[in-house]
Amino acid sequence: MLLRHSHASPYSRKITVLLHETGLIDDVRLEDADGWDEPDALVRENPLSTVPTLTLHDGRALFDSAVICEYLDRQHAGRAMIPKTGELHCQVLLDQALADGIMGCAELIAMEREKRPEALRWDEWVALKQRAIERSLDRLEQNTEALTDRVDLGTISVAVALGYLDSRNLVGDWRGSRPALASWFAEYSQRPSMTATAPPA
Ligand SMILES: N[C@@H](CCC(=O)N[C@@H](CS)C(=O)NCC(=O)O)C(=O)O
Repeated sequence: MLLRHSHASPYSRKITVLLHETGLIDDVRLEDADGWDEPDALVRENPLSTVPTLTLHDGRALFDSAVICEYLDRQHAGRAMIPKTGELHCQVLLDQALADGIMGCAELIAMEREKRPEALRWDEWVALKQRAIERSLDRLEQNTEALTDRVDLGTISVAVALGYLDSRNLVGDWRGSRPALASWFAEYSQRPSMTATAPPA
């Protein structure tokens, strides 16, 4: 399998962390790609030109990250990263949705700051997205206990989202008023899957 990805992309990191956690990492060849460049090879596989995109042995290409995770979780015999039944099934998907939402807001802020011409920047839009991130972090702080002692797609997604906020310094000191979440993240970040996939500083 071939994974087109970017080290700076949190959605890509979700996949590489999951590959490490499931032992599938050696079954996948990684290739750097930047969706913004619309590279031919990526666009042929994924008309949205986004990473991650996973090309299977039979030539089919999978995107987006949630679909890739669902597929990969059926390709190994270890503990399921998405429990197929029970209460945790929904919780894992909900955690992923919240974390993906945080990444989405953070990316929009980053684009506004880094890509949009200065004269066209929209401060209210940035503030709106920042408030959404702050509220989501508060929700995670309230529910940190539910993340504890779990390694699954939900906790992977939350940890990757927090790592992305840190790597881009998008919300300042989020830890100050969220000690439980900060401590959970510090411990989770020590996992070999997390250290092996840390984004560029
Ligand atoms: N919902 C998608 C989001 C993927 C995404 O937005 N990837 C970014 C990099 S983090 C990208 O490739 N952006 C290029 C573009 O939007 O042109 C997923 O979960 O895979």
